[in-house]
Amino acid sequence: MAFNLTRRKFLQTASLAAAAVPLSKVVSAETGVAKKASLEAKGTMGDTTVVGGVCEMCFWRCQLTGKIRDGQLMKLEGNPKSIDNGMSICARGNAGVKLLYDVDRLKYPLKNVGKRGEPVWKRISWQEALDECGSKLKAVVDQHGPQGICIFPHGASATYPMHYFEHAVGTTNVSEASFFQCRGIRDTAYVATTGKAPNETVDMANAKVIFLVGSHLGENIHVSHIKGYIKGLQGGAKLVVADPRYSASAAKSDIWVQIKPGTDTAYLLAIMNYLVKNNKYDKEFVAKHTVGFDKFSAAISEWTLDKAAKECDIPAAQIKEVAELLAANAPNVAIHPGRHVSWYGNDFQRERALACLTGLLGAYYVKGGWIDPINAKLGKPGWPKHEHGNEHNLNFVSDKKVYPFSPPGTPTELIRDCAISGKPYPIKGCVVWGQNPMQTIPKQEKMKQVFNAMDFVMCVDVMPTDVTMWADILLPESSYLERHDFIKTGTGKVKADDKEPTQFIAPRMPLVAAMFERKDQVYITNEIAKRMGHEKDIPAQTLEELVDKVLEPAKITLASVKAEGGIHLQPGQSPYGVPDDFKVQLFSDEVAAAGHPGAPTYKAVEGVPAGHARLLYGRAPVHTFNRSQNNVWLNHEMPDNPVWLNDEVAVKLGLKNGDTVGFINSEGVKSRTTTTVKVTPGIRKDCVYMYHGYGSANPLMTAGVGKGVDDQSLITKIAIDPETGCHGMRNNFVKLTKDGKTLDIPA
Ligand SMILES: Nc1nc2c(c(=O)[nH]1)N[C@H]1C(S)=C(S)[C@@H](COP(=O)(O)OP(=O)(O)OC[C@H]3O[C@@H](n4cnc5c(=O)[nH]c(N)nc54)[C@H](O)[C@@H]3O)O[C@H]1N2
Ligand SMILES: Nc1nc2c(c(=O)[nH]1)N[C@H]1C(S)=C(S)[C@@H](COP(=O)(O)OP(=O)(O)OC[C@H]3O[C@@H](n4cnc5c(=O)[nH]c(N)nc54)[C@H](O)[C@@H]3O)O[C@H]1N2
Ligand code: SF4
Ligand SMILES: [Mo]
Repeated sequence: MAFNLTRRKFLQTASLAAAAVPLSKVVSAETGVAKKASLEAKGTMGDTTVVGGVCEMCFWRCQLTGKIRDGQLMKLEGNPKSIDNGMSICARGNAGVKLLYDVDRLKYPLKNVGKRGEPVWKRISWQEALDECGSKLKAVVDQHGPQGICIFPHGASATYPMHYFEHAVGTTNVSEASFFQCRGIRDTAYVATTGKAPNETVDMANAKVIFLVGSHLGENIHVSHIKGYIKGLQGGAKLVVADPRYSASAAKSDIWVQIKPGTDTAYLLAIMNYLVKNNKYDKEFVAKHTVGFDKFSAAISEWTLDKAAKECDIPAAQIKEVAELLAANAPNVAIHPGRHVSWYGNDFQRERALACLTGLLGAYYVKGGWIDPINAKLGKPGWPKHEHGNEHNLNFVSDKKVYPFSPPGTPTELIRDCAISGKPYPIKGCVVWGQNPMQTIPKQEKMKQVFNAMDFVMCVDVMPTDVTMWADILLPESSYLERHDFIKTGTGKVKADDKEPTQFIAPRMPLVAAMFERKDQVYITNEIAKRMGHEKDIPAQTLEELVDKVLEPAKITLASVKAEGGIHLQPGQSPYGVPDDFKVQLFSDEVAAAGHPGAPTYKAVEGVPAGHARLLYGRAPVHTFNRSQNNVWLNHEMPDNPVWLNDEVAVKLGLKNGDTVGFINSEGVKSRTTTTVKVTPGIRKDCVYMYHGYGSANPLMTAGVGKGVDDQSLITKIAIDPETGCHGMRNNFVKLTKDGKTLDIPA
């Protein structure tokens, strides 16, 4: 078994994971035929190097250059000027070439002349497509008001249209996947606790202890983040990982806390209670920079090691060991705030607990702790913001919020309920832009009902994914390698021993010209805006013009950045040193006043029903959700998502590695497809695990369709986080099926 993989070996393989796909995998963009020999003979991957690329195979936006030959992109590399990812890009970043030239990509505007969900596509002109989008959306607004439109955006390309529909049109019915199904809870919980949204800004590179709750770094890959993590481990940081599964991180850990799913808050409360009771917290920091210590310590005092051990199904001695390790190394401990944190519907409290633990250890604004890097200040030109009252905001009842700590936008479930019921008002127009709600938002049947309730659905995408099947008009966007786009900013070091950090500004520039009839977000949005009566509000005619306006405060332009290698560097400021007015609300009066527990509080999740296992999911290291499933290189690396099953359970079920299985969940929903079994001691007996994003239903994704199982199709029970309104997705329970028989999971 893989458990005895040494740390040194991992450090080697992890560095490799963040480096390039081997040269032998590079194939001709036109023919798909390997050209290894001829390329090596030439000693270069292309004749010209184009700078200014910014990756969007995921949302981390590593900076790229492209090797071009005969007008074709041959290879992507990290931009040598990058102080973020440097020359490294991950497997997905490398495979961007195969997205660019994917034969299945959307090429022309399409009209659905069949049914939603069972489309029959007819190619139409941009003129006809834009006329139809403009007139249909305008008709919705004329009849029902701006709130009659809902929008499901995600990613850089959805920024401008999202602001158009929010600000100029005036709808509040906006549900971004990055907030309501991802990190929104983390952001608002940290804001409620510290006044600051955390991002992943934890200084792992300089930490003495790295403390992960769930975050499966190594499978979850963001290049510069992983580099910091590896640097920390190479520097001798101890690694503590709580995960019910032997994840890539657990495999490198010094302490693996094989926690019972959903109980992490109890674990964190016990650690904090131990630190308080044993005087092992940072008294100076607590006195100067926290609020509500007495109420907080009283509220958590019930959480003895034994009580938490029982709840979390882990040894009390291990919780003590973790607490002692943290105390001994404070304040240089990196308590990772997580990223995908919408897990069980009890998540705001867990995120508050992480923020409070960081405070007890005095680990804010210190080396190896939580930091707040200061990035370049840029402009924010965009659609003029018209003031709209809260009377149509579904998150308000009179002037009180339903979900007081909701991230920006409106909780997805409020929008969906309103669209389906028509109450309190009709929602009849839907814009999907860079999001795949069919596989991103739980309860697929409900999502279908939402689409079917619409007068008009438009979708802007690059690929024919599952959501595009529900569009009336489907518009092809130029990909991130073919367009200008918004800007990645951050800080880093030019030389490893630099004292002060450097800020970088990297606006996305095309590496090749847009092919076929693909257009960018500014073109598409402006043309629709003209047809909806907002021509006078248009802030910029082209993406280039808009980006130049955003760059103005830094006194740079797209042209000047291009001339300096695609990335602008300028002096930055140290991220260390606690601001005098920085306060951690250990007990938050604001949270209490909103009717929720003011001190972090554990709420038990629904137990696993007899005969079932809890369905857990996470990232495939070489895929990004569903968006990369049709990519032939990545599909080749990981074509499906074998389900992790505990070895003892497998024996009892008579299953062995590689057996084909399907699923049925506790609500009777069956998986559309099957996958294979991965038998392993590296998962608890009460859960199974699969990579998210597989099992696409769209036959136009010729490489990705039907490969593996779609976890989302089995997530039919939703838990709503009471403070934020975000989705909890891990309270779903499954049995396996094999050869037409249902297999009960033994207790
Ligand atoms: N390769 C790749 N990398 C990515 C992405 C991608 O698509 N592909 N996506 C990026 C994005 S947008 C995000 S948000 C991040 C997400 O990445 P993370 O934030 O790291 O994701 P999580 O869902 O928190 O972590 C999944 C892990 O949580 C464990 N887990 C499940 N239930 C529990 C529990 O109750 N307690 C604990 N302690 N652990 C549990 C699972 O076993 C699994 O190992 O990844 C980013 N990086
Ligand atoms: N069951 C389950 N659900 C989850 C998660 C999970 O782990 N399990 N993870 C959650 C998390 S952390 C996140 S961040 C979300 C991610 O949710 P999404 O962002 O919806 O996931 P993607 O699969 O990337 O789908 C995005 C869509 O954008 C399209 N696209 C890609 N590039 C472009 C572009 O340049 N322009 C346009 N217009 N479209 C483009 C893709 O083809 C795809 O249709 O999912 C969340 N939902
Ligand atoms: S982490 Fe990988 S996929 Fe994400 S932006 Fe960087 S190179 Fe691209
Ligand atoms: Mo995410």
